[in-house]
Amino acid sequence: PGTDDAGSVVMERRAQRVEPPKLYQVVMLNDDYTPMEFVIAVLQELFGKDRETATQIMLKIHLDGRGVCGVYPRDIAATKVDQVHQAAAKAGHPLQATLEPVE
Ligand code: TYC
Repeated sequence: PGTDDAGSVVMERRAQRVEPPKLYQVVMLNDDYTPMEFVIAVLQELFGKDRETATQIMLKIHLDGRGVCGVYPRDIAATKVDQVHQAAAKAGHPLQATLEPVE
């Protein structure tokens, strides 16, 4: 804020550059115990994948050890990770997921 010649307060016309939100990958990890069908169901219900895509992602995780389930702003990604852990705990499976910032 400043003061003009007439003494009234004026706001400088400064461009307000708003950074786009940083994005985070939800990465799901393989384990030896969680049933494949459970992982497919999680990918469909929590990450909005169709059954075909969910199956491909599950198999990729199974073979590579990890896979990306989706990319979201931080709060949403953190909520997804929580939801995975809650669903897994409720079903008695050790399924784990983590957040990673997108490069
Ligand atoms: N490896 C598990 C099995 O053979 C399947 C699995 C896939 C588990 C992906 C976790 O994130 C995972 N039953």
